[in-house]
Amino acid sequence: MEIEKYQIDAHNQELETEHQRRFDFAAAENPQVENIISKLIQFQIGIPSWALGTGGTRFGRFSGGGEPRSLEEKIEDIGLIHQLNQSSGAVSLHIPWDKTEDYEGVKRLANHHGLRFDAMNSNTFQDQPGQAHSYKFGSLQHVNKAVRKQAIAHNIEVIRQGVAFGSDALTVWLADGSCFPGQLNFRKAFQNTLESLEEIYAALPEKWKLFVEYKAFEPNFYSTTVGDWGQSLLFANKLGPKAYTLVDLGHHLPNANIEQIVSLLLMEGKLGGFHFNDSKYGDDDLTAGSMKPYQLFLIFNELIEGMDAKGIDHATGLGWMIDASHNVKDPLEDLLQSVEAIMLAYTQALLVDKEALAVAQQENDTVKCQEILQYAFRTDARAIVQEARLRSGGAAKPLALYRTLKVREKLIAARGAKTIATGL
Ligand code: PSV
Ligand code: MN
Repeated sequence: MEIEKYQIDAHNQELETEHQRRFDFAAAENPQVENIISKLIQFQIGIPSWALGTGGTRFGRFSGGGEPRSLEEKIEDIGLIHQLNQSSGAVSLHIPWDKTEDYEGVKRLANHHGLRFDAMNSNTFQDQPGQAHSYKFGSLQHVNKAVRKQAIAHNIEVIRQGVAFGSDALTVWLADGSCFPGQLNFRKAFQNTLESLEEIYAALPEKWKLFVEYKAFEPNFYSTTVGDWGQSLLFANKLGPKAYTLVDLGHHLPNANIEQIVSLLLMEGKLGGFHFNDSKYGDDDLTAGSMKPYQLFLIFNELIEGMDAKGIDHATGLGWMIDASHNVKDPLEDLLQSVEAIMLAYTQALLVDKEALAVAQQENDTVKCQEILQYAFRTDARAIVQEARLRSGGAAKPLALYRTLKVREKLIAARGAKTIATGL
């Protein structure tokens, strides 16, 4: 299904007076508002194809109904989100969950919805039917060369499919590691992984990037072979200029200073991509900004500072993607909330008075530094984000319109109450 333009227009008209009052106030308070709006219009967030269905835990999965049954229906769902907020103009695919032979048809559909293809994701953390070798004890790190070769071939195949879609990056996330002390020779595991990644790297087309995603633990609970940003950076540096680190917010040990990690990776020219989500305990994959909105703001503050220092374009310099899972929410509502939280954090970080902060830092004025950051964080940026969305043709309040139009009910009517999307 698609939302009609007149439905968005009617919704916007109803809210126009209220919005104008709030936006006029925000514009009067923030003289740089036009500059910020033009940045917001450019800024697009990639939606993961695997987050369009109800996620589960190892204890169960409670489907909400109307989930996409095919890659085409996933693209249509992202099209709906993008129609509403005009900030979700990309899709990140996961192979083999999104395997297709109809590249042209899928590309045409994505194009129709204004979507481009962000990073492709390989999957060597699950065994597929008919696969010769198991990944039970790892993939690119495996002690058996035949397993490594199979995993390398899969990654190269994902690149091939990505080329057909017009993507330009591959994200490699490995479940590789060990569950018990003594199970793995860490050095050999690292070397095997490096050699495997080198073969994948050699298969990258000219303009492609390789993102090495790290994760502290899970599914392995003693060691993970790409377990933190240091290990990812080691691989990326050894591989070469097309290799970068990918930061998934949920992949750190508790209380890690992610904003500092981001800052140093940018300094090294090695921050490639982002997976947004939020967490309280581990890799909870919760809605971005739902637990630690101040941390999200601080991360954006470092991202902007680091990108501006290197002249990196905010919108195109890095791969911006969500990686979330929804156990109790409607996935599309959750994704709308995540995108909104990301846009708000980005806007608030753009509002930081950077010159004043630099002076206060130089003077060791800790109190002033905090005041400057928190002044921006406590600014109500909602009307600014809303204005950018309206200028792009989106809905004033995407979530409210989604509910008014009974989108989920219509998807259930069209697809059924028991459909299950591929993914985790
Ligand atoms: C692993 O936890 C991860 O963050 C990786 O990005 C995977 O590709 C994704 O989640 C889906 O399992
Ligand atoms: Mn991830």
